[in-house]
Amino acid sequence: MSRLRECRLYGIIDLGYIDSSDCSRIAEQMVEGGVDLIQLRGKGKPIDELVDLTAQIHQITRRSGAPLIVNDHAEVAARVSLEGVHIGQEDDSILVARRKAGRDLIAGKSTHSLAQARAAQAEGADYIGFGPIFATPTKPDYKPIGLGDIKQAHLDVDIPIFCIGGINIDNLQSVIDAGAKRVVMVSALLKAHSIVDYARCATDMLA
Ligand code: 3NM
Repeated sequence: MSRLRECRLYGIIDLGYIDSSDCSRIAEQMVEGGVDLIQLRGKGKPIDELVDLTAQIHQITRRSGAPLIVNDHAEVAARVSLEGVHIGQEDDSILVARRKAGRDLIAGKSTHSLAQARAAQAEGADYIGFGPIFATPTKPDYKPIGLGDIKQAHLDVDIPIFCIGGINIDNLQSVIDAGAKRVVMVSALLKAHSIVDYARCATDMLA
């Protein structure tokens, strides 16, 4: 998992923001901009569509070495040789997700408190998302946890922590100053005029 420790900027291709037909083009731009971990998030999409899309995206990410993660659906990982699965608090356990995938792939977990962060590590997560740091239109029902627990999370947990939720270039420095080493960006990246330039700017700040 040493590759995972080197990751700083995690980009999510969220089908709530973009059309399926744009996935490959966006993955190319993320890779070019230096995004070093990429997830496909397709809430409510059929498994067959997620299989097709992750297979397409994997053609691109495998050349750069950026691990490709599928959100929620470990069964996709049983059909496409992508690198990992990301699961939420309400989803499968990591054990069940790995069993569905049929192999020992990267497993990430969403956490929304210090207690959940510690529990995810104990459960065997390879990394965690920690947030939402700020209010976000991507998950409008989630209450932001703010910047205050980021330092403590890094003391409590050894696995890589990706701060998530409402993070963009304008507030990234405040997240870094609060102790973050790694972040996830969804809407900020996907809505950027140039995904390549936006990602390069973020990776420079996180270097
Ligand atoms: N998970 P944006 S916040 C997908 O806190 C997701 O677990 C979160 O999107 C969590 O960068 C979030 O557009 C949305 O705010 C992040």
